[in-house]
Amino acid sequence: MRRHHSTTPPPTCTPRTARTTRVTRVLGSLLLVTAAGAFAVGAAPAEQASAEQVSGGQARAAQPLSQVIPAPASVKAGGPAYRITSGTRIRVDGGREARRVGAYLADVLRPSTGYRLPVTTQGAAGIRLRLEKGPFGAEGYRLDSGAGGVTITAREPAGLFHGVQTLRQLLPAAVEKKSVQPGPWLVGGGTVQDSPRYAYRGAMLDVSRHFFTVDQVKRYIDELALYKINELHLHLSDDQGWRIAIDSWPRLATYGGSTQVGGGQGGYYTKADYKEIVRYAASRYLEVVPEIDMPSHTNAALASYADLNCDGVAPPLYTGTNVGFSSLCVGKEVTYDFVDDVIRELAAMTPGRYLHIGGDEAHSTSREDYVKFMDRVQPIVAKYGKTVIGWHQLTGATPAKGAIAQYWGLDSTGAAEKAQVAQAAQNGTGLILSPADRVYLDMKYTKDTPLGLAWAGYVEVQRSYDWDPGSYLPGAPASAVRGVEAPLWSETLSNSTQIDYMAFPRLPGAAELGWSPAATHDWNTYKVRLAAQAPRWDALGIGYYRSPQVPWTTD
Ligand code: TNX
Repeated sequence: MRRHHSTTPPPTCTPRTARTTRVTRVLGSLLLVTAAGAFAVGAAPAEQASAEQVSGGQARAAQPLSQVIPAPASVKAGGPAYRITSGTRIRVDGGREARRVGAYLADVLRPSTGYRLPVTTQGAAGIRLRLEKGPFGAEGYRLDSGAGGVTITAREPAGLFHGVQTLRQLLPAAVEKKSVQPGPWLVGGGTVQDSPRYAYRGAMLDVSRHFFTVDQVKRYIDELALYKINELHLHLSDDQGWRIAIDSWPRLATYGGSTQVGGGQGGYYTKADYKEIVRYAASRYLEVVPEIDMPSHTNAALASYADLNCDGVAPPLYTGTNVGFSSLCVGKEVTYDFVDDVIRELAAMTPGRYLHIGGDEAHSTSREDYVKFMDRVQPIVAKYGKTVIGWHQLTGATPAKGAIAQYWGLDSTGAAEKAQVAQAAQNGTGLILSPADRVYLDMKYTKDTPLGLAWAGYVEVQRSYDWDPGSYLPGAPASAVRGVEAPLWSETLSNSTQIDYMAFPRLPGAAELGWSPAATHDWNTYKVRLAAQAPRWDALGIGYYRSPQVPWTTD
């Protein structure tokens, strides 16, 4: 089904008509009972900006509270702005982890403001982070801003962290610069009350087709954190490279990781590297989801150990971009010793709940073998305490209890395939939605995009944003949907500049689909908020595709 570097023309783009309804949503017990003047985000009236007289007499407007991406569940703008000054302190009421969030905020604000911004646990302070029992959920927060200061309140440190991301976006874009900027540093007055629609808001990075260093992965993690993404799926193995050290099968990394697409030198993560990625991700409240793709996409492993092949002969390393030609030997016991060792070692260095076993494009594995293989492998994942995630072909086997299927089909995928996934969802399999012609960040935006692939069509910014995860898959109960993930495959990508160009500006849209209430969904207001992000990307050194669909305000 998948042919790379396809020249097939894209399917006709028929996005749903954007909803224009203005709704102030009450989500569970979480939201404000909105008073007069409250508005739903996405409705973005211009008068939300609060202004303040600054020295020199000129009035500077604070960022409208409604400009945030992902759109908060509820925003109520009004009242005077808070101004961060050289006297501002960051007070944290909470434990050690909350103080770490305070230190993170200080690290963001100090270079551009030039202020000291001490982080304290007592006394008066302009910025307060407070942990408090309350109906915030695991990741929600409330941000209150007024002349006296800004307070972020949450039940968990993750909520404080997400509130801090909102605060960043309420400050001028120049706050993201690494050198001292003039300010003034105003935060508009009002209240943001916020919590996510979905618990799983992911991004995948394919480190197999091209290897990315720990620093490159960290850079991407920082970009994901800006938009409240909380799952980092690492595609650690494929035909072209095995990227994680496994002590009991050392050649996987040292030989299987020694090249990449195009024949470059590849690379792999030592266990210490991987743990550093996990630690860094956790410091940004992202959980790492490691993937070992099986039984196909395994040429790098098959090349490393002849024994894993049915005929006992190791194939050469592979540096092309075809898929579906390799398969582990389902009938050999050594295959399951291998899988057990790999999953055991990987699970031991992964604090997260999930282990992704791939399962896509097993074109050279018979259906019978595929089912047999998945029946053997899923219990191994459970044995090491992890929950199985598999690409949605897993629903063609027997998904284990509690397993999650990641849907990567297209709008045009056949009804039978969609029905198979929907049926599994009805039977309790969870769903992560990654429709390829919506959120595959490696798809070209247009025929002129210099990077990326086009097998799923061209995916412009509106097409990427304009769909509803809750009702996307016909027949699948909305309650089965755990969230949204935007995969970035790297056949054509080998550095951070290229990653940024494909991820921006589509990544924030995928993040918003995962976080924001459906009622805030509106392309016409979203595109204005998206345009307002560009100066931030400029300040952060993130290059992006200047889609003609977005009303950019910068030159
Ligand atoms: C399909 S998505 C694949 C990958 C490719 C990708 C390129 C999936 C589960 N399999 O092997 O890298 O297309 O867009």
